[in-house]
Amino acid sequence: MNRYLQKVLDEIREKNKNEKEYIQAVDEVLTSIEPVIEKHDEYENIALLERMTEPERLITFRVPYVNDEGKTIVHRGYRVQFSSLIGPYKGGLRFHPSVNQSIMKFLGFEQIFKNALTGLPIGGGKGGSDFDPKGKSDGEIMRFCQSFMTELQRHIGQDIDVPAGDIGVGEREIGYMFGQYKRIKDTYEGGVLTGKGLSYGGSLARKEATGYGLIYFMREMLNSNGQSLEGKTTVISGAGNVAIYACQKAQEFGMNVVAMSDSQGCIYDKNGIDLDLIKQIKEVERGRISEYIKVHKDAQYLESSAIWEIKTDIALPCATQNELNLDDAEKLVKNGVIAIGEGANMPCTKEATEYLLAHKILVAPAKASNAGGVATSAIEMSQNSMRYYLTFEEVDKKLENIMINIFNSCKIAAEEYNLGNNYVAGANIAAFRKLAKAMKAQGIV
Ligand code: NDP
Ligand code: 2IT
Repeated sequence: MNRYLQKVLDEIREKNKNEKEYIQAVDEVLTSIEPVIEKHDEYENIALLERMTEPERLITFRVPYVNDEGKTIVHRGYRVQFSSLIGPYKGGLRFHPSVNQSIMKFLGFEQIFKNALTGLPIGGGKGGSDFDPKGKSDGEIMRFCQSFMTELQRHIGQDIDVPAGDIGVGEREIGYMFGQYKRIKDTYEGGVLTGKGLSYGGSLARKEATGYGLIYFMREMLNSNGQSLEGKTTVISGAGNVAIYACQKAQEFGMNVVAMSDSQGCIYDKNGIDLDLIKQIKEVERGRISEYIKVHKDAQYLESSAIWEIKTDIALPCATQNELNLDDAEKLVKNGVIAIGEGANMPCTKEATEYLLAHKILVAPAKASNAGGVATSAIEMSQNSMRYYLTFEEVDKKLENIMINIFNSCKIAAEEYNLGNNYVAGANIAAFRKLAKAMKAQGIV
C-alpha cells in the first residue's frame, strides 16, 4: 500500500482503538482512494488525510429527563461536527440504545462524502443519543427531545449545523426539537432542522426521499449494466422510513418485494408485501412487524437475519450498520442475487462487500445510493431560505436528477481508474476528489 496512506491508517487504528465502526468506515474509504493518493505527493505535507479524518469538533452532553413514573433518567447526547468544508455541518440525529462515539464518528465521516456527492453546499455531521424511544409515551419522548435540544441549541443554527432524522428520529421528534429550539432562541429559523412537518416549514417528498432515491439509483445502476428493475424479486430489510419508501417506489416500478423486517423478525410474503399494512403497523401503531401475519396468514415470520436466505434478484439492506455479513453475502450469491442497494449506512461488512464485488454483484454504496435523503434536506433548507415552497413533483424531479448525477459521478470515477463497475470505489473517489480540492483551496484549517 502507498506509504503515506498506510501511515495514516496505522495512526487512525492506534488512536481510535475502541472505535471499530469508525475504523471500518475510514479503512474502506482510504483503501479505495489509493490510486488518487498515488498521484498527489503534495497531500502528505499538508496532512490532508489526517485533517479529513479528524472531526472539527466532537460534542457530548448530559440529557436528563423525567419519565412517566417520576424517575429521573440520564442519557448521553452527541453531535459530531465533522467537516464544514463545503457547507454547514449537515446530518441526522439517531436515538438508539447502541449509539456511542464510534457509531457517531463513522456516520459523521460517511456523511462528509455523501454530502459532497450530492453536489449541494452541505458539510458533514451526525448526532444522537443512547436513548431508546421504543415503548416510551409521547410525553416522555417530548420531554427527552426538549432536554436534548436545550443543550444542542447552543451548537447549531441554519448556517452553522443543521440536524435531521435518522434511526429513532422522525417527524414527531423533529417537531418537539424544533419547538424547543424556537422557544429558546425566540426566533423562527426554519432551516435549523430538516425533516420538519409540512405545517411549519417541512418539504414535500422529504419523507419519501431516501427510499425513492435508493430506487432511482438502482434503476440507473441496473440500466447501465444492461438490466432493469421491472419484475425483479426484491427483499428489503428494516421497516422504517428508508425501507417503507424504498418499497413504495420499488412497487411503483414493478419490482416484486417479497420480504421486509424489523429488529425482531422478518416477514416473507410470496404474494408481494402489503405496504399499506406495514405502514399501519410501523408508522401508525409503532408496533412489531410480526403483526403482519395476523392479517396475511399465508406469509411466514422468520428471524431478522433469515431475510438474506430468501431467493432474490435484488437485496436492499435498509435497517442498520453491519446487518449483512459474509455469511449472508454467500447465501445471496448462491441464490442468484444480481444487485445490492445500500439504503442504510454501512449495512454490509467489509468482508461482505469484498465478496460481493469479487463475485461481480452490482453494489450500490450507501454514500451514493442513500444520499437522496440528505439531498432533499438541502432542498428543504433552500425552500426555508426562499420562504417559498415547491410542489411534490418539483422536489421529486430534483431528487431524481440528483440521484442520476450521483450515479454518473460514481461511474465516471470508476471508469477513469479502470475499476469497471465497482461503484463502491467510484463513490469514494468522486467524493474524495471534490473534498480534497476544497481542502487544498482553503489552506491549513
Ligand atoms: P427508522 O428508525 O425509521 O427505521 C429503522 C428500521 O430498521 C426499523 O424497522 C428497525 O426495527 C430496523 N432496525 C434498527 N436496528 C436494527 C437492528 N439492529 N437489526 C435489525 N433491524 C433494525 O430509521 P431509518 O429508516 O431512518 O434509517 C434506517 C437506516 O438508513 C439507518 O442506517 C440510517 O442511518 C439510514 N439512513 C436514513 C436516512 C433518513 O433519511 N432517514 C437517510 C440515509 C440513511 P424496529 O422497528 O424493530 O426498531
Ligand atoms: O444518513 C443520512 O444521510 C440521514 N440520516 C439524513 C441526514 C439529513 O440531514 O437529512
